[in-house]
Amino acid sequence: MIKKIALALTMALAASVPLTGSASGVDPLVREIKGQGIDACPEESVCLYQDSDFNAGGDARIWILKDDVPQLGKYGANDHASSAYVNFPNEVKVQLFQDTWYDGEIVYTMWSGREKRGEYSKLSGFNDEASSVVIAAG
Ligand SMILES: [Ca+2]
Repeated sequence: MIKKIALALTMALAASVPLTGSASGVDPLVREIKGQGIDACPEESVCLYQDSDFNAGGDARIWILKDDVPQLGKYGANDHASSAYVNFPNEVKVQLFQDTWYDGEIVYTMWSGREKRGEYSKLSGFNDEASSVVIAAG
């Protein structure tokens, strides 16, 4: 009798484990979409665009960030960003770092403000350099 209950429990537990590898309920740090323009960037996120002028040349990769990312390379985004949109209604400071884990000689700083969100159509001197990102309240 006890064995039967134990077996039933084991089977119930096994059934509750998702068969696919998708970790439902766990938000990835970086979400990638294809698109262009600042309208493609969700509210309260930082969007990194593969090409300059927010992918004006045609649909291309956009990486959507909600929080600090120590290794953009984990999401296929290392050394790719050519423009960026800081889509916050309030003051937020975003720093792009040349190396992983917020390191490197050059840091590119961007802002959103009360008057205007942060539109960076080109990352002058920092094209295809970003490897990690910090998002902080201003
Ligand atoms: Ca690029």
